[in-house]
Amino acid sequence: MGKRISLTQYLIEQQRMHGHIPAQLRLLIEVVARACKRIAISVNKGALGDVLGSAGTENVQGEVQKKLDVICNEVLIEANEWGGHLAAMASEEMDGIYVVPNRFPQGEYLLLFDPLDGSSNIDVNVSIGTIFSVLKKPDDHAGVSEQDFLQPGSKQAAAGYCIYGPQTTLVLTVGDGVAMFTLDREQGSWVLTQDGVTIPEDTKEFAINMSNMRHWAPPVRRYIDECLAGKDGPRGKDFNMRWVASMVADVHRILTRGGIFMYPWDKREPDKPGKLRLMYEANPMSFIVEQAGGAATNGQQRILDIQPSKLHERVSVILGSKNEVERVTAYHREAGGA
Ligand code: P6P
Repeated sequence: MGKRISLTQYLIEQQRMHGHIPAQLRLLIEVVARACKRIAISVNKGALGDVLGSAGTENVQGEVQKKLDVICNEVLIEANEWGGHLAAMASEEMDGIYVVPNRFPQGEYLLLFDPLDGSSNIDVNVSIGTIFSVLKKPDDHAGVSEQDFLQPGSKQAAAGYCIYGPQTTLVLTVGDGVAMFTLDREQGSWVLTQDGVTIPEDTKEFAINMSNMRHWAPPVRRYIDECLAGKDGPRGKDFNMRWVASMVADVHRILTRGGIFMYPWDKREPDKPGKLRLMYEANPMSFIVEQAGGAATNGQQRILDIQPSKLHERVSVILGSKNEVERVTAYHREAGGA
Protein backbone atom coordinates (compact mmCIF):
# COMPACT_ATOMS: atom_id res chain seq x y z
CA MET A 1 0.00 0.00 0.00
CA GLY A 2 1.37 3.42 -0.99
CA LYS A 3 2.34 5.98 1.66
CA ARG A 4 -0.83 7.54 3.03
CA ILE A 5 -0.96 11.34 3.15
CA SER A 6 -2.39 13.64 5.81
CA LEU A 7 -5.22 16.13 5.38
CA THR A 8 -2.67 18.95 5.48
CA GLN A 9 -0.59 17.41 2.66
CA TYR A 10 -3.76 16.73 0.65
CA LEU A 11 -4.90 20.34 0.95
CA ILE A 12 -1.46 21.72 0.03
CA GLU A 13 -1.22 19.39 -2.99
CA GLN A 14 -4.75 20.37 -4.08
CA GLN A 15 -3.74 24.00 -3.83
CA ARG A 16 -0.49 23.39 -5.73
CA MET A 17 -2.13 21.34 -8.51
CA HIS A 18 -5.46 23.06 -8.89
CA GLY A 19 -5.14 26.36 -7.06
CA HIS A 20 -8.48 25.32 -5.69
CA ILE A 21 -7.97 26.15 -2.07
CA PRO A 22 -7.12 29.73 -1.14
CA ALA A 23 -5.04 30.00 2.05
CA GLN A 24 -7.95 31.19 4.22
CA LEU A 25 -10.10 28.29 3.02
CA ARG A 26 -7.31 25.81 3.71
CA LEU A 27 -6.96 27.22 7.23
CA LEU A 28 -10.75 27.02 7.70
CA ILE A 29 -10.85 23.35 6.70
CA GLU A 30 -7.89 22.50 8.97
CA VAL A 31 -9.54 24.30 11.91
CA VAL A 32 -12.89 22.56 11.37
CA ALA A 33 -11.10 19.20 11.06
CA ARG A 34 -9.28 19.87 14.35
CA ALA A 35 -12.60 20.80 16.00
CA CYS A 36 -14.09 17.50 14.78
CA LYS A 37 -11.23 15.67 16.52
CA ARG A 38 -12.20 17.48 19.73
CA ILE A 39 -15.86 16.55 19.19
CA ALA A 40 -14.90 12.90 18.55
CA ILE A 41 -13.19 12.81 21.97
CA SER A 42 -16.34 14.11 23.71
CA VAL A 43 -18.66 11.83 21.72
CA ASN A 44 -16.51 8.79 22.39
CA LYS A 45 -16.45 9.46 26.16
CA GLY A 46 -20.25 8.90 26.39
CA ALA A 47 -21.35 8.21 29.95
CA LEU A 48 -17.76 8.55 31.18
CA GLY A 49 -17.76 12.20 30.26
CA ASP A 50 -21.12 13.30 31.62
CA VAL A 51 -22.06 14.37 28.07
CA LEU A 52 -25.19 12.27 27.57
CA GLY A 53 -28.79 13.27 28.08
CA SER A 54 -30.69 16.51 27.66
CA ALA A 55 -29.27 19.99 28.16
CA GLY A 56 -32.71 21.05 29.36
CA THR A 57 -32.94 23.74 26.67
CA GLU A 58 -34.58 24.04 23.24
CA ASN A 59 -33.02 25.22 19.98
CA VAL A 60 -34.52 27.51 17.35
CA GLN A 61 -36.19 24.46 15.82
CA GLY A 62 -38.09 23.86 19.06
CA GLU A 63 -36.11 20.66 19.57
CA VAL A 64 -34.82 19.67 23.01
CA GLN A 65 -31.05 20.11 22.93
CA LYS A 66 -28.81 17.29 24.06
CA LYS A 67 -25.80 18.21 26.21
CA LEU A 68 -23.56 17.17 23.32
CA ASP A 69 -25.43 19.46 20.88
CA VAL A 70 -24.47 22.44 23.03
CA ILE A 71 -20.91 21.22 23.71
CA CYS A 72 -20.21 20.59 20.01
CA ASN A 73 -21.63 23.95 19.01
CA GLU A 74 -19.28 25.67 21.47
CA VAL A 75 -16.30 23.64 20.24
CA LEU A 76 -16.89 24.81 16.66
CA ILE A 77 -17.43 28.45 17.66
CA GLU A 78 -14.33 28.60 19.89
CA ALA A 79 -12.14 26.81 17.34
CA ASN A 80 -13.10 29.10 14.46
CA GLU A 81 -13.66 32.59 15.87
CA TRP A 82 -10.00 33.69 16.33
CA GLY A 83 -8.36 32.46 13.09
CA GLY A 84 -9.14 35.45 10.86
CA HIS A 85 -10.69 33.25 8.15
CA LEU A 86 -14.34 33.84 9.03
CA ALA A 87 -16.71 36.81 9.10
CA ALA A 88 -19.51 34.90 10.82
CA MET A 89 -21.00 31.49 11.61
CA ALA A 90 -24.49 29.99 11.65
CA SER A 91 -25.62 26.83 13.41
CA GLU A 92 -28.69 24.67 13.82
CA GLU A 93 -28.24 25.32 17.55
CA MET A 94 -28.27 29.15 17.36
CA ASP A 95 -31.23 31.42 16.45
CA GLY A 96 -29.18 34.09 14.70
CA ILE A 97 -25.74 34.33 13.13
CA TYR A 98 -22.59 34.56 15.26
CA VAL A 99 -20.48 37.48 14.04
CA VAL A 100 -16.75 37.08 14.76
CA PRO A 101 -16.01 39.41 17.73
CA ASN A 102 -14.20 42.68 16.99
CA ARG A 103 -11.18 41.51 19.03
CA PHE A 104 -10.43 39.09 16.20
CA PRO A 105 -9.71 39.84 12.51
CA GLN A 106 -12.66 39.30 10.14
CA GLY A 107 -12.14 36.82 7.28
CA GLU A 108 -13.81 36.31 3.92
CA TYR A 109 -15.76 33.11 4.64
CA LEU A 110 -19.03 32.16 6.28
CA LEU A 111 -19.27 28.82 8.09
CA LEU A 112 -22.57 27.01 8.67
CA PHE A 113 -22.93 23.78 10.60
CA ASP A 114 -25.11 21.24 12.29
CA PRO A 115 -22.69 20.53 15.13
CA LEU A 116 -24.09 17.13 15.95
CA ASP A 117 -26.59 15.66 13.53
CA GLY A 118 -28.59 12.63 14.59
CA SER A 119 -28.78 13.67 18.24
CA SER A 120 -31.57 11.18 18.93
CA ASN A 121 -28.91 8.50 18.43
CA ILE A 122 -26.39 9.87 20.94
CA ASP A 123 -27.78 8.08 24.00
CA VAL A 124 -28.15 4.76 22.12
CA ASN A 125 -24.58 4.73 20.77
CA VAL A 126 -25.48 4.89 17.07
CA SER A 127 -23.32 6.82 14.58
CA ILE A 128 -23.80 10.62 14.57
CA GLY A 129 -21.97 13.42 12.83
CA THR A 130 -21.01 17.03 12.26
CA ILE A 131 -22.08 18.63 8.96
CA PHE A 132 -20.54 21.86 7.66
CA SER A 133 -20.91 24.21 4.71
CA VAL A 134 -18.64 27.07 3.62
CA LEU A 135 -19.75 30.16 1.70
CA LYS A 136 -17.83 33.26 0.70
CA LYS A 137 -19.04 36.46 2.28
CA PRO A 138 -20.27 38.85 -0.44
CA ASP A 139 -17.49 41.45 -0.83
CA ASP A 140 -19.64 44.31 -2.13
CA HIS A 141 -20.29 45.72 1.33
CA ALA A 142 -18.72 46.05 4.75
CA GLY A 143 -19.99 44.13 7.75
CA VAL A 144 -21.94 40.88 7.72
CA SER A 145 -25.60 40.01 8.23
CA GLU A 146 -27.91 37.02 7.99
CA GLN A 147 -28.74 38.11 4.44
CA ASP A 148 -25.13 37.32 3.42
CA PHE A 149 -25.75 33.67 4.28
CA LEU A 150 -28.82 33.36 2.05
CA GLN A 151 -26.97 32.04 -0.99
CA PRO A 152 -27.93 28.97 -3.06
CA GLY A 153 -25.97 25.80 -2.33
CA SER A 154 -24.27 26.08 -5.73
CA LYS A 155 -22.22 28.94 -4.23
CA GLN A 156 -20.56 26.74 -1.58
CA ALA A 157 -16.75 26.95 -1.53
CA ALA A 158 -16.50 23.71 0.44
CA ALA A 159 -18.66 21.23 2.33
CA GLY A 160 -18.07 18.22 4.50
CA TYR A 161 -19.09 16.07 7.37
CA CYS A 162 -17.45 14.05 10.08
CA ILE A 163 -19.06 10.75 11.03
CA TYR A 164 -18.43 9.48 14.57
CA GLY A 165 -18.92 5.76 14.00
CA PRO A 166 -16.79 2.61 14.18
CA GLN A 167 -14.23 4.80 12.44
CA THR A 168 -14.11 8.57 12.76
CA THR A 169 -14.12 9.74 9.14
CA LEU A 170 -13.99 13.23 7.64
CA VAL A 171 -15.56 13.59 4.18
CA LEU A 172 -14.71 16.73 2.21
CA THR A 173 -15.27 18.45 -1.10
CA VAL A 174 -13.89 21.77 -2.32
CA GLY A 175 -15.58 21.34 -5.69
CA ASP A 176 -13.04 18.94 -7.18
CA GLY A 177 -14.43 15.54 -6.20
CA VAL A 178 -14.87 13.96 -2.77
CA ALA A 179 -12.14 12.70 -0.43
CA MET A 180 -12.38 10.71 2.80
CA PHE A 181 -9.94 10.95 5.73
CA THR A 182 -9.87 8.50 8.62
CA LEU A 183 -8.74 9.65 12.06
CA ASP A 184 -5.54 7.87 13.09
CA ARG A 185 -5.98 7.96 16.84
CA GLU A 186 -2.40 6.97 17.58
CA GLN A 187 -1.06 9.92 15.57
CA GLY A 188 -4.06 12.17 16.23
CA SER A 189 -4.10 13.01 12.50
CA TRP A 190 -6.53 12.76 9.58
CA VAL A 191 -5.20 10.32 6.96
CA LEU A 192 -6.43 10.19 3.34
CA THR A 193 -8.14 6.81 2.95
CA GLN A 194 -10.17 7.42 -0.23
CA ASP A 195 -10.09 10.00 -3.00
CA GLY A 196 -12.32 10.37 -6.06
CA VAL A 197 -15.33 8.89 -4.21
CA THR A 198 -18.05 7.85 -6.70
CA ILE A 199 -21.69 6.89 -6.06
CA PRO A 200 -23.00 4.07 -8.33
CA GLU A 201 -25.73 5.49 -10.61
CA ASP A 202 -28.08 2.58 -9.83
CA THR A 203 -28.96 0.94 -6.55
CA LYS A 204 -31.14 -1.63 -4.82
CA GLU A 205 -31.20 0.14 -1.47
CA PHE A 206 -33.48 2.93 -0.25
CA ALA A 207 -33.43 4.92 2.99
CA ILE A 208 -36.64 6.48 4.27
CA ASN A 209 -38.59 6.52 7.55
CA MET A 210 -41.32 4.05 6.58
CA SER A 211 -43.46 4.94 9.62
CA ASN A 212 -44.43 8.13 7.73
CA MET A 213 -45.76 6.23 4.68
CA ARG A 214 -49.41 7.22 5.15
CA HIS A 215 -48.40 10.90 5.12
CA TRP A 216 -46.37 10.92 1.88
CA ALA A 217 -47.32 12.58 -1.41
CA PRO A 218 -48.35 10.17 -4.20
CA PRO A 219 -45.01 10.26 -6.16
CA VAL A 220 -43.06 9.12 -3.07
CA ARG A 221 -45.65 6.47 -2.29
CA ARG A 222 -45.49 5.25 -5.91
CA TYR A 223 -41.70 4.99 -5.86
CA ILE A 224 -41.53 3.09 -2.56
CA ASP A 225 -44.44 0.80 -3.51
CA GLU A 226 -42.57 -0.13 -6.69
CA CYS A 227 -39.42 -0.86 -4.68
CA LEU A 228 -41.44 -3.02 -2.26
CA ALA A 229 -43.03 -4.91 -5.19
CA GLY A 230 -39.56 -6.29 -5.89
CA LYS A 231 -38.59 -8.44 -8.87
CA ASP A 232 -42.22 -9.29 -9.69
CA GLY A 233 -43.10 -5.61 -9.79
CA PRO A 234 -42.39 -2.81 -12.30
CA ARG A 235 -38.76 -2.46 -11.17
CA GLY A 236 -37.95 -6.12 -11.88
CA LYS A 237 -35.58 -6.34 -8.92
CA ASP A 238 -35.74 -6.68 -5.14
CA PHE A 239 -34.75 -3.72 -2.97
CA ASN A 240 -33.27 -3.49 0.52
CA MET A 241 -34.10 -0.78 3.07
CA ARG A 242 -31.92 1.02 5.61
CA TRP A 243 -32.84 3.90 7.98
CA VAL A 244 -30.27 4.93 10.61
CA ALA A 245 -32.16 8.15 11.49
CA SER A 246 -28.81 9.90 11.29
CA MET A 247 -28.43 11.66 7.94
CA VAL A 248 -24.64 11.55 8.15
CA ALA A 249 -24.67 7.75 8.54
CA ASP A 250 -27.20 7.20 5.75
CA VAL A 251 -25.34 9.53 3.38
CA HIS A 252 -22.00 7.91 4.23
CA ARG A 253 -23.40 4.50 3.32
CA ILE A 254 -24.69 5.91 0.02
CA LEU A 255 -21.29 7.47 -0.78
CA THR A 256 -19.70 4.11 -0.02
CA ARG A 257 -22.04 1.68 -1.84
CA GLY A 258 -24.86 3.67 -3.46
CA GLY A 259 -28.51 4.09 -2.48
CA ILE A 260 -31.22 6.72 -2.30
CA PHE A 261 -32.03 8.79 0.81
CA MET A 262 -35.40 10.45 1.13
CA TYR A 263 -36.88 12.75 3.74
CA PRO A 264 -39.81 14.07 1.69
CA TRP A 265 -42.58 16.56 2.36
CA ASP A 266 -45.52 14.99 4.13
CA LYS A 267 -49.03 16.11 4.89
CA ARG A 268 -48.64 16.28 8.69
CA GLU A 269 -47.38 19.85 8.42
CA PRO A 270 -48.30 20.83 4.82
CA ASP A 271 -46.72 24.30 5.12
CA LYS A 272 -43.34 22.78 6.03
CA PRO A 273 -41.42 21.69 2.89
CA GLY A 274 -39.69 18.91 4.84
CA LYS A 275 -37.90 18.09 8.11
CA LEU A 276 -34.29 18.68 7.11
CA ARG A 277 -32.64 22.08 7.05
CA LEU A 278 -31.50 23.50 3.72
CA MET A 279 -28.48 25.59 4.69
CA TYR A 280 -26.51 23.23 6.93
CA GLU A 281 -27.85 19.76 6.17
CA ALA A 282 -29.27 19.50 2.63
CA ASN A 283 -26.89 21.92 0.87
CA PRO A 284 -23.59 20.48 2.13
CA MET A 285 -24.78 16.89 1.64
CA SER A 286 -26.08 17.72 -1.86
CA PHE A 287 -22.77 19.34 -2.82
CA ILE A 288 -20.89 16.24 -1.65
CA VAL A 289 -23.32 13.84 -3.37
CA GLU A 290 -23.18 15.72 -6.69
CA GLN A 291 -19.39 15.90 -6.53
CA ALA A 292 -19.44 12.10 -6.18
CA GLY A 293 -21.59 11.72 -9.32
CA GLY A 294 -24.93 11.47 -7.54
CA ALA A 295 -27.97 13.78 -7.63
CA ALA A 296 -30.00 15.74 -5.08
CA THR A 297 -33.43 17.33 -5.59
CA ASN A 298 -36.41 18.41 -3.51
CA GLY A 299 -38.69 16.55 -5.91
CA GLN A 300 -39.03 19.61 -8.13
CA GLN A 301 -35.58 21.12 -8.55
CA ARG A 302 -31.88 20.63 -7.82
CA ILE A 303 -31.36 21.40 -4.14
CA LEU A 304 -28.23 23.41 -4.91
CA ASP A 305 -30.32 25.77 -7.07
CA ILE A 306 -32.77 26.69 -4.28
CA GLN A 307 -32.57 30.37 -3.33
CA PRO A 308 -32.92 30.42 0.48
CA SER A 309 -35.21 32.97 2.11
CA LYS A 310 -34.55 32.07 5.76
CA LEU A 311 -31.48 30.81 7.61
CA HIS A 312 -33.24 27.82 9.15
CA GLU A 313 -35.57 26.97 6.32
CA ARG A 314 -36.41 23.36 5.71
CA VAL A 315 -36.49 21.35 2.51
CA SER A 316 -37.65 18.03 1.13
CA VAL A 317 -34.59 15.87 0.37
CA ILE A 318 -34.16 13.15 -2.27
CA LEU A 319 -30.49 12.36 -2.85
CA GLY A 320 -28.08 9.60 -3.86
CA SER A 321 -27.72 7.31 -6.89
CA LYS A 322 -28.38 9.48 -9.91
CA ASN A 323 -30.80 7.25 -11.81
CA GLU A 324 -33.01 6.66 -8.77
CA VAL A 325 -33.15 10.34 -7.81
CA GLU A 326 -34.07 11.20 -11.40
CA ARG A 327 -36.84 8.57 -11.32
CA VAL A 328 -38.40 9.97 -8.12
CA THR A 329 -38.10 13.52 -9.46
CA ALA A 330 -39.78 12.45 -12.72
CA TYR A 331 -42.67 10.94 -10.72
CA HIS A 332 -43.10 14.30 -8.96
CA ARG A 333 -43.15 16.14 -12.28
CA GLU A 334 -45.64 13.66 -13.78
CA ALA A 335 -47.87 14.26 -10.75
CA GLY A 336 -47.75 17.99 -11.45
CA GLY A 337 -45.45 18.94 -8.60
CA ALA A 338 -47.56 17.31 -5.89
P1 P6P B 1 -36.70 10.74 11.98
C1 P6P B 1 -31.71 13.66 12.80
O1 P6P B 1 -32.54 14.21 13.80
C2 P6P B 1 -32.23 14.12 11.46
O2 P6P B 1 -32.21 15.51 11.39
C3 P6P B 1 -31.42 13.47 10.34
O3 P6P B 1 -30.10 13.26 10.70
C4 P6P B 1 -32.15 12.17 10.10
O4 P6P B 1 -32.02 11.71 8.75
C5 P6P B 1 -33.60 12.51 10.42
O5 P6P B 1 -33.57 13.65 11.29
C6 P6P B 1 -34.30 11.37 11.13
O6 P6P B 1 -35.64 11.77 11.30
O7 P6P B 1 -38.03 11.43 11.78
O8 P6P B 1 -36.59 9.43 11.24
O9 P6P B 1 -36.27 10.60 13.43
